[in-house]
Amino acid sequence: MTLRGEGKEALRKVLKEIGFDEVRFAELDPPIANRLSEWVEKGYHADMDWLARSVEKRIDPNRVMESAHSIIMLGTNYWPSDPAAGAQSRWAKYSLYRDYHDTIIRGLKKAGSILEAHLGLTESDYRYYVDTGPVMERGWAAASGMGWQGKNGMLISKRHGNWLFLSAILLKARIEKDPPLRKGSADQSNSPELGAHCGKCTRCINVCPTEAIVEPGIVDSRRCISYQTIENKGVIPRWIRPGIGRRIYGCDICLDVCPWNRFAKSGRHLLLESRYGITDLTLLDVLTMKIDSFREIFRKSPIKRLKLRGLLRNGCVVAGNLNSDSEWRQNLSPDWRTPVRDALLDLVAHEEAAVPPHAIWALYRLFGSSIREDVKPLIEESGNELAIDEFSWWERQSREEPECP
Ligand code: B12
Ligand code: SF4
Ligand code: SF4
Repeated sequence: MTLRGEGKEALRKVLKEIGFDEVRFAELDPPIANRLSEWVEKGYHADMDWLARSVEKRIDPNRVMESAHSIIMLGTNYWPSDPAAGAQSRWAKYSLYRDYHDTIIRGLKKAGSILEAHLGLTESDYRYYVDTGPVMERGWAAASGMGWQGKNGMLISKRHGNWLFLSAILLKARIEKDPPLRKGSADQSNSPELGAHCGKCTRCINVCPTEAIVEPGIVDSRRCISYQTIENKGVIPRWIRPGIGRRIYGCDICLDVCPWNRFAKSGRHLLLESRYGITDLTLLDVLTMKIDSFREIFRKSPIKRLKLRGLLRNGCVVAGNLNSDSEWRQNLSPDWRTPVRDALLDLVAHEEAAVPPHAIWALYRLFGSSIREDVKPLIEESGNELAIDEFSWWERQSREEPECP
């Protein structure tokens, strides 16, 4: 039996009541267009090996849950209710909440009980994920008509712009699929075109400072600031550091420029807990942060996963870009150079191997080779290979490009 008509609308209504701003239904047949294998073959997943290992499951939800027929796609609007949090671009907006995996999962648990009550299912008849399993959440959201995948790769909704967290419930019951976004469209393929409602716009592609959008809708993670500042646990490649600019955690550049955001308003946030206070941190707060305050400030935040060493590393990159950045400078005093220099010198001797090279990079960017005599003894003392490598690179640079007298 297939749930349709009033029964389907009643289910949509209760799922919205528990906090989901978008509730859409898709059927798992016909199978999806497999664009993921090619993406992985080209190395666009960088070192996210967990993604490469799960390609087969990701392209076939029946390998995740046998006999599943339908998928419920849920969207949670996270556009900040505080205008200042929405306007800043130092922290990705999604990070200004308690970790969404933890809060949205509560909604998914409730949704499970609702499915049991409405459809007579048992726990083994459905399975839910919020970025926690091998489900192509954006592709299925597009297939369900929640929106379309823009040329920036994001699922874009006409109501919520780029600002939806996605989650999914696979289920054995049959629910009639919702119509595709373009009403009357002949597209029954479950694989709507990437950029379907973008028209001639290419703003996101043009604005990406690191040229990570290599084809419309396709992001090479290696070039993506979001990947480099969140997922990369080691040294951030030198070539990409200037492009990171002020972004200390994640990147919203290609989301912010999208004209479809103009219709987006802040959601009800029933499944979110805001942490907008994070934006009050100054760069000096970050560069001098110790483990106790890190744990306290980022408790239950997605930023916690970065660990203190990742935050310090990213802070150094941002510091190295301070000459061209006003957003971080606005909450530093006019004589910021001296305290920033001292904080960075402390980090040259930091015990976590990946931090010092970024501190050295920042010092050279801000103070040129005049910093050499301060840095050299610290490196000699630490013996950190990554730091030695960074220092040698700057030594070579200064030999090749002698400073103007
Ligand atoms: C790996 C990953 C990343 C990687 C790679 C990003 C990328 N573009 O692939 C990195 C670390 C770079 C990243 C960054 C970000 N991410 Co991310 N990420 C994921 C994750 C875990 C998997 C995405 C994936 O499989 N990528 C591989 C590519 C090939 O797949 P794809 O982008 O989904 O698109 C392909 C398919 O959909 C397929 N396709 C096309 N049509 C159809 C039709 C059907 C039916 C199907 C099935 C497939 C399909 O073709 C597309 C192109 O190849 C998802 C969660 C999930 N389980 O889906 C979150 C997710 C995509 N990320 C999310 C977010 C919020 C972000 C950031 C905005 C975070 C930030 N502010 O820093 C950035 C945005 C960067 C960008 N422009 O894409 C959200 C996006 C929400 C939305 N509205 O779209 C997700 C869905 C998490 C969530 N649950 O909300 N992310
Ligand atoms: S998230 Fe940033 S770096 Fe990544 S594709 Fe978008 S603009 Fe480029
Ligand atoms: S910025 Fe333009 S091209 Fe990019 S996703 Fe938005 S509408 Fe599409």
